[in-house]
Amino acid sequence: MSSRHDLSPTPTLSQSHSGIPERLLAKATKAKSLVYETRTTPNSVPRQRGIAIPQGISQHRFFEALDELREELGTQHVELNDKELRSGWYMEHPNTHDMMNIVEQEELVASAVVYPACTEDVVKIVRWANKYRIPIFPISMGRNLGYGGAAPRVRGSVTVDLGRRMNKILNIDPDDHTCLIEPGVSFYALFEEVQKKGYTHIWVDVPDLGGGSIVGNTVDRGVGYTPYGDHWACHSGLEVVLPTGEVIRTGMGALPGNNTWQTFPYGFGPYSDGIFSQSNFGIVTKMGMTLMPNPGGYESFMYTFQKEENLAPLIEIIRPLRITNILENVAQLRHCLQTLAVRGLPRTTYFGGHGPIPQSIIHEELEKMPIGDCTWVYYGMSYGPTHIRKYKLDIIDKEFKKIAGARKIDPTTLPKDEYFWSRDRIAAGIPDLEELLWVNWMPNGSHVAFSPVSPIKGKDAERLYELAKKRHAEAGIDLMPAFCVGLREMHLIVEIVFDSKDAEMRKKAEICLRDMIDDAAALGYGEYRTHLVLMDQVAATYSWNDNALMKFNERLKDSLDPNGILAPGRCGIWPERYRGHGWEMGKGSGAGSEGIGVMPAGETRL
Ligand code: EUG
Repeated sequence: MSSRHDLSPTPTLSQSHSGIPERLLAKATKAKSLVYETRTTPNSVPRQRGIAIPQGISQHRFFEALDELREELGTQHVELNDKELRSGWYMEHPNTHDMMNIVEQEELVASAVVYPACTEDVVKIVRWANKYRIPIFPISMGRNLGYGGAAPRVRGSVTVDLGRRMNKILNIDPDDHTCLIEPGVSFYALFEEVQKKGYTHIWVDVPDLGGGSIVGNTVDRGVGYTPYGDHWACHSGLEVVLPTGEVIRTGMGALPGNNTWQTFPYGFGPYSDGIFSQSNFGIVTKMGMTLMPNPGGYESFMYTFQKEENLAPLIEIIRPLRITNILENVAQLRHCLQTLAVRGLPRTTYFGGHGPIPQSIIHEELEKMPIGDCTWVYYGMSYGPTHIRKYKLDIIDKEFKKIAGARKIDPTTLPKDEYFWSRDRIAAGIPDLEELLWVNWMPNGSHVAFSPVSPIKGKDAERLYELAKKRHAEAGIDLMPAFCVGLREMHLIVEIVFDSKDAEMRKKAEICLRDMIDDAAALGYGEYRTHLVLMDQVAATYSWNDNALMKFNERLKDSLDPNGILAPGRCGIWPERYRGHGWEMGKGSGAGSEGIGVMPAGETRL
């Protein structure tokens, strides 16, 4: 192991919009040192391929265009990406590429990064991109880890880093329980602000790691773990810069002088918000969000289940409890390997061999841990005052104990640093930093998720688990599945942890992911969200009626973005200019992410 430690302190929220809250600084310092202990390569590596100039424009003209943009935005707000690519870590992540690259690091790389200060700046950038036909790729904060991070899909795109200067909490309404935020507001930042204002009656729903942008997570339809865990369902109102530079406000925001933007999401007429999530149809510059009322008490609980085959009957027990809100939050049902890995120690601590870690070793190690041996762990929370919780917890206990060997773990027996308490904080809307610890399972640890959705049925859970298990065994990869159970569906999240500096392992991980996507589609399952390099493949599985949905998306794309400048290829949607030029990535498309050019620029269609 190399010990090329980068010992600089983690930036805090008072220093940077993407910083760590002071209360988590010690945890960040520890997490950072664990990450760097498993690094085998320097933090940055020299570039092999030079500056990534986007296809369809000469280097000379591209540099001229950048100069023009510098005049409009200020020199310091336009940055050429000619430096070494730094991998950093979660809290000090790059904004020019995917720090958890599954393809070669210089494939998905930005040519430059620009930093708008306001919506008008975003309009200027969009008009500039149209003039020169330069692909631009907006990020809110660039922490979409597992799905591409900050990377653009088209090599050489200009990254529009919205968050660095557009990071204001524009409003928190303590009566309505709503807020209005810009793309650079992280879950950490909103939580701290709510605390600072003394709004103890308001909760923020947070995902496993709190450093992500709320806007970014929500428009990618991410999930959190309170009853408000479906972030997209909880948003109300968007401000969007269209690819041709017009600015719209959706819902009630279209009515001048309204006071209802954050309280009624639909407004009048077609509900347009949907086309600005998981798409490349617009740049969201403001978003309204509903916030949860403090339920007046809460209590986390954890059950363990002994056998692999407990999965299907357990899911059958969970469904009616979840639909009737006895199980109230988006809880997680995890495979025990993740519980072992989240201690943050490298896999070699337990096993020095090749191929998947033997189940017998996992079980021996769990035996030594406070939660004891098991195969599945359910982390849930009950909300409300004691007597209300008791009513629900008694039902849950009776139902869960129908599974032979089910154990309720008494939280008072668990040490303060047990992972359980991190889940407890998250389900109570307190953003944390523990989750990334399992990434240290591998040296230069990186992860990409396979994320299919299904109804909450035992047979669906079993089929998805079995196909993942089979493909992981073939690829020699450790299987770490977790089921996140929504009201009528569940997201299965299978995280593949790999060494991003090991090309062979990356390829194995990619093949495993592509096989699982195909296997799932053959059984009728699709993914709710995916990594940049898998988007074409996933989009192609949504093919009913001769790909009618993609044809519709392409019509929208061509009409809204006639020059094809905004995030080409995101979610598998390619503008006309790129279609038929071999840009799609999939099985057998080779290692490259690029096509063979783009349609020549005719007249600027603006
Ligand atoms: C998780 C991770 C995801 C996701 C939903 C939940 C939780 C991991 C990387 O993507 O989409 C433990």
